[in-house]
Amino acid sequence: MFLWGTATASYQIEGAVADDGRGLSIWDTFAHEPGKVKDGHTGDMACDHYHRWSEDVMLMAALGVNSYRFSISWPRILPAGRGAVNQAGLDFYDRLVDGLCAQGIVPAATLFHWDLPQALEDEGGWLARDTASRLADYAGVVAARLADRVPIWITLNEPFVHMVFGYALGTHAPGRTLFLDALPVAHHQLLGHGLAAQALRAHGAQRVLVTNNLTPVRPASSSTGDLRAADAYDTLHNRLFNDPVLLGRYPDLSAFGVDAMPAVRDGDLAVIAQPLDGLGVNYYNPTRIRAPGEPMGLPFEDAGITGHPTTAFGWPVVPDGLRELLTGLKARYGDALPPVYVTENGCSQPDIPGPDGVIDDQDRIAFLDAHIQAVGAAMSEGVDVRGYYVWSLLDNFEWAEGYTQRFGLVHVDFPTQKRTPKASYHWLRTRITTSPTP
Ligand code: PNW
Repeated sequence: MFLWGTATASYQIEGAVADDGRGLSIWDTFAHEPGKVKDGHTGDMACDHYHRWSEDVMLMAALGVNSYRFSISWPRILPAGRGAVNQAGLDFYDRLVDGLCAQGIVPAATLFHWDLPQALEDEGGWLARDTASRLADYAGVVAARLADRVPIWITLNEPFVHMVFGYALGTHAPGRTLFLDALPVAHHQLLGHGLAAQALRAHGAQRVLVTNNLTPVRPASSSTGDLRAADAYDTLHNRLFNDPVLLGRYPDLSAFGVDAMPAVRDGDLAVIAQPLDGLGVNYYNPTRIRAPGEPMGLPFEDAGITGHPTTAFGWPVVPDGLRELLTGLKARYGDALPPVYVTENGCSQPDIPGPDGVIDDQDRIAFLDAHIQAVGAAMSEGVDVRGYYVWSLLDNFEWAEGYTQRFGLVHVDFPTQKRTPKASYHWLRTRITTSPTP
């Protein structure tokens, strides 16, 4: 059965940040620091999903999806990041999972979607090797409670984005600006993936995945300089996170003046590269890269994609990039590529109320239609794609953009928390019921 789903993440939708013994996460800290998030928005209330989860499950049931990708809030389960387990936090996900199962919706749980317990950040966050072991402990705790009903587990969401925005550029929590000194964050997250995968399996998880944010990289021209720059960017964005997991080795980082990946110890790559049941792929857009204007600094420069429409976020809409990405993965990794799950794809669009008051998000419909067709094209070219999850079910807290970017199939009026399905919700329902695969 092909999995059609929607995706969300704990800090972006749950709210209830002080309920039932939840600890603080790095996003609580970051969002409350003036100037970090647009308009001073925070996830304190978000979509109040913690209290409204059953309404949200019914929205998914009526949408007709057969799977739901959500993330578990680590500080709800382990308020201090380690040690004492908060049973009330586990109880919340237990209720959610039962609610999903009652509607025939397959739960797919992500362990780490960026909301690290603040207590672990205080001990170094992902710069500390120990955090990898803490992720594994947490994985064991949640799987012991939920793996009898949750068949699909995703260890990490987008370790690239977390490393770059969180630790290299500082635009996301924890707000560090380490540039290339952030590289250990990649290794420690990947080590955490491997250790968590072992813990999940030991507690009965059926399918273990890691989700990477991937982009097909297009050189701006066929000049040697542009080709070399594109290769360097592909190495940093895609291969740094795919190669260790799928091939058991890091790519050559010499273009970055790095002789060997830092923080790696003997045996780590064997842990990272253990068999995987699927690769989660989040796709938003391709990247066009040229040689840097300045010879110092990074070995690439973003040339920008031109000639395509853009979303409200300014991201280019290039559906064929998804086919290119998926077939490119197959070409690069061959038999080492496990089944692929598109664990996020979607776009932000401002509200356009139609005559009946329903948000008439025709651009989102066109976006989803074309990207689903691109998945179908990749499948007919031999890529084993098992699922497609729309980002997102609800308009939600879009990280540094706060509530200003709306990605939902369902409109949320934040002051009242009223949910209203958009035109794209009704369109997707028809799309899913008309044909069981992309
Ligand atoms: C993903 N980029 O983040 C995340 O997994 C979601 O939590 C997020 O809401 C969604 O995409 C939409 O942004 C990304 O700049 C953040 O390339 C930034 C980028 C890509 C993905």
